[in-house]
Amino acid sequence: MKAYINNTAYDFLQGETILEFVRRIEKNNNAIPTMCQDDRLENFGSCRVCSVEVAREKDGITKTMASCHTPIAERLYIYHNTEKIKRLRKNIVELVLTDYPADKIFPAKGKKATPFQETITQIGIPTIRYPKGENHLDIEPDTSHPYIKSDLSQCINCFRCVRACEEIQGEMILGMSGRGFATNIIKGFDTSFNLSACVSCGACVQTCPTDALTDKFETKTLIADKTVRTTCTYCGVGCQLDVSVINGEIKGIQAPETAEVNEGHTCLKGRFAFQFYNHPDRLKEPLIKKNGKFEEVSWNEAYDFITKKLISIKNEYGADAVGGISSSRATNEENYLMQKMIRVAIGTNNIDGCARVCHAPTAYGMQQAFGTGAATNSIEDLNQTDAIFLFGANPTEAHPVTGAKIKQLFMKGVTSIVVDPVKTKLAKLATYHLQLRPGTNVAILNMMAHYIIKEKLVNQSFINQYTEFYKDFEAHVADLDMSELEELTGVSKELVKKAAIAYASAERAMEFHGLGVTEHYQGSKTVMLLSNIAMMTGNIGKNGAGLNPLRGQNNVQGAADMGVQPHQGAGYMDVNNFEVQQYYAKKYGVDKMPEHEGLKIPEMIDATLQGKFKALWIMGEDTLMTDPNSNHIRKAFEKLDLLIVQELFMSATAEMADIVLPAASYFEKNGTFTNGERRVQRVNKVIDSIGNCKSDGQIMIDMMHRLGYKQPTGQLYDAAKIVEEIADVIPFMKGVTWEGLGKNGLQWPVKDDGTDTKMLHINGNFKKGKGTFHHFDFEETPELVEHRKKFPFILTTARQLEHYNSGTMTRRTENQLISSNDYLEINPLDAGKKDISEGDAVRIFSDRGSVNIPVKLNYTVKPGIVRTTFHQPEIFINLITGNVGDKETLTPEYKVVAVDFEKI
Ligand SMILES: Nc1nc2c(c(=O)[nH]1)N[C@H]1C(S)=C(S)[C@@H](COP(=O)(O)OP(=O)(O)OC[C@H]3O[C@@H](n4cnc5c(=O)[nH]c(N)nc54)[C@H](O)[C@@H]3O)O[C@H]1N2
Ligand SMILES: Nc1nc2c(c(=O)[nH]1)N[C@H]1C(S)=C(S)[C@@H](COP(=O)(O)OP(=O)(O)OC[C@H]3O[C@@H](n4cnc5c(=O)[nH]c(N)nc54)[C@H](O)[C@@H]3O)O[C@H]1N2
Ligand code: SF4
Ligand code: SF4
Ligand code: FES
Ligand SMILES: [Mo]
Repeated sequence: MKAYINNTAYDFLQGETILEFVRRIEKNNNAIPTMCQDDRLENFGSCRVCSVEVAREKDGITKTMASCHTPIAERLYIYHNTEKIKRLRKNIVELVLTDYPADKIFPAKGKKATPFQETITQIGIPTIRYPKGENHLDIEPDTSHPYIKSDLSQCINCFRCVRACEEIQGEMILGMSGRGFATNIIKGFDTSFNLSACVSCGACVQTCPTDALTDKFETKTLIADKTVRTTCTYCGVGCQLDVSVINGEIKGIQAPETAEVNEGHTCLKGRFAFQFYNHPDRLKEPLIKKNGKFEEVSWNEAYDFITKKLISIKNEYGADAVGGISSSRATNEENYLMQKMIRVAIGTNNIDGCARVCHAPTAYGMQQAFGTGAATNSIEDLNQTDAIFLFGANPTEAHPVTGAKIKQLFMKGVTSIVVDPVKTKLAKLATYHLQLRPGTNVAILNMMAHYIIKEKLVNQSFINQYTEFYKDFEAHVADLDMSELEELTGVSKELVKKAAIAYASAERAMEFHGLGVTEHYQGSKTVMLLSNIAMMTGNIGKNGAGLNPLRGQNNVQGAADMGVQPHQGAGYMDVNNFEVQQYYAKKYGVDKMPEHEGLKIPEMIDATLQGKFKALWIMGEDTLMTDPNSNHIRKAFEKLDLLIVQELFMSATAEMADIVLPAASYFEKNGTFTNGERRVQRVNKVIDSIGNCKSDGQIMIDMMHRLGYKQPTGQLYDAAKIVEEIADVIPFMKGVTWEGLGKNGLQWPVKDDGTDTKMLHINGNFKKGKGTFHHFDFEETPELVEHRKKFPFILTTARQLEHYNSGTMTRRTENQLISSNDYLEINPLDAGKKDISEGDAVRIFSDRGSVNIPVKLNYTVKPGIVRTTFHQPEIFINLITGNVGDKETLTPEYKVVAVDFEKI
């Protein structure tokens, strides 16, 4: 396949446009100027700036064509720099400039050129021969939004923002209205940004080639001292960010378009919510509580205080009276060091992390089914799937970049099944929405399996070749009474049947799940049943399929990989096993390791209340605010002899500490985060530490030394060296090196030679040998059995896009101007019965306590169900959540809380 550029023949690739062909051959992205084109958007072909001359034969008669949307073809002759073309381009730009502010043709002083200004320069500044007639130069700027500004006098009608909003974010906020010179961009039904339904993702800003759309930081045209690529600190999507720094201060963030994970996209947290980092509230010095008040102390004094106390507690009560909660917000290297300090320098397996309150059932359940507790496939598999099964996850709020990709597919009509008690944005678009009563997942999945079998849609050869115990499961679900389960779940059996058929008959069906699965009494069991459904239909080990937990925090996957679990050490090896203990002892250079598994967070809390557990070290978790039944937690914390909290801010938990250590944020350190698709990505230091903060890694190394263990990588926290140590200890990280991670990271397992793994369990190659079927009956949660009579409503708690967990960070950014509260969402029928209107506040109460909260009426929740988020400490919703948890992992049941409420 050959085509010609200026009469020289070159090979072209199938599906290439003329623009792509010329750029590739000339190795120059500016080989042909463009204006309305963006690699990430469908080609539009409206501006014609990219025009080239095309002939059928050498120096033959040419036609002028827009190169960005014309496919290259066999024996085409391309002439892209002729005088005629240059004149044409100049003429086009001249026309555009007749309706463009004259003072914006060149970059403003101290600013970088916009892409349009670059195009003007590349083409040559034309003389503007046409008189200024009608124009849109007097459109008022819109500064209503906290982050995004529009000055449409600079709009060149290229439609890039409209297309980005639709094609990248899956919203349709922006549109074009009017005709001729009056044509202009509108938001929503021609309103201002703040009143539109804009989700503040910034995709329109990033693609806009002028300053018509900018962020308030004017990142696009900043001349930065340096731009550092790093990984977002918020959710498990793991977006890559380009952070611009001037004089040691962060001035703006854009998304690299070459990043594999996010391809130039982010949500508003990654792109805009960075101003927490130098907020006046940042902790800057170590603090010790003396007579009930915190006093600043030196690091030496802080370390001495901790060392003395820990040693005396250990001497008096034994190492098992001490424990740690590590942070999924911190890097892998820091988590690795934290678990090592607790295990090696203190001598106990009492180490746990936020996975306990999150996806521990996923890790456990998938380990039971497959042997490996992590996502089987990669997000890019969305491009190959025929059906999406979204179970108890709300990615448009919680994993927005992945959520946007899923939304695109839903809108394009891919078969989609959503199982969620709430009519989420995606549920509204889904082919089938199974709006079950919260807590009945096991029943729904048993129903689905029943129908898959009944409809003969099982993949028998997969089952026979690669799995075990299928027959028991089959017999179990065959006997179930569908009418009974229909009643129990509140979902019609006909609908479940349709969904089951849709999933099982798709060539490739991809499952995603979230906390709607795990934060339940039967959380682990639900994960095993989801595994069953995938195995029985052969949806494991192929592209566009698999079981894909949407892991929550930026590094929750990594924290568990690093051994932040009381029963498994770094690399998921069983700490109760003698050989494993010997393995770790050898790797860590110590005589012996602790011999029995440690306590999970709820067990540490209970042991404290029983007087058996004395010292807790919390690194980056706001446990008081985010663990369930806060009063219960508070009582335990009050009883501790020593509570150490390592934080960015004086969180509710830090307030209770005996000593607070100021930690460096992710901008201030090196390391790696592992996203939800097992991708280990680099976190690169952007700025120096604020105040006297130290990185968590440095604090861990300092403390290990004080406690008598010499960290072999030396006194200084050096992420690259710790990566080397991790690669030596964890078999599936063997081929990982700091340099080798490059810009887009590697997905574990990583082999010796650095090759990584996009998909697990190919050809039934399960880590545990065969994939294992389990079977279970639905069991009502004790929360409802015990409390439903007195508290007849079910509260379910979830997330909102703008805020992140305890809110310590996002509340200290302008996200708080976009959304400033948690609301109780109530079905209008229930509200009517209790004489409650929109905007009222209610007192909501459970067996544990009560809180006051404002109300939003919403049909997205069914009568009998209420929903809220948990981000605002003024509300402190966990005062009312309870102690019931997943039977196997103790993950709290935040999703089913028996409550009642009254107007106040
Ligand atoms: N903006 C934002 N993003 C975040 C976070 C944040 O705080 N804010 N937190 C991060 C963290 S730590 C995590 S773990 C992830 C969590 O992300 P998700 O897993 O999406 O978490 P949630 O929104 O809490 O709950 C998911 C869905 O489960 C549904 N659900 C509730 N009960 C049931 C049930 O019984 N059955 C089924 N099938 N569904 C049910 C809820 O209605 C909700 O829509 O998000 C991460 N991303
Ligand atoms: N009601 C209800 N409660 C829930 C949930 C729910 O769905 N409903 N979800 C649960 C889930 S899934 C989770 S994961 C938890 C999350 O609960 P947390 O882990 O408590 O939530 P975060 O706000 O992420 O808290 C992390 C803390 O770390 C600090 N931090 C950030 N970066 C760093 C760092 O680099 N170093 C250090 N030392 N500190 C840092 C932040 O300031 C913050 O205070 O909440 C749980 N709580
Ligand atoms: S910020 Fe995102 S959602 Fe809002 S208008 Fe721009 S592209 Fe659309
Ligand atoms: S989607 Fe997640 S990782 Fe990406 S920018 Fe938003 S919070 Fe950060
Ligand atoms: S860049 Fe090709 S038509 Fe606009
Ligand atoms: Mo989480």
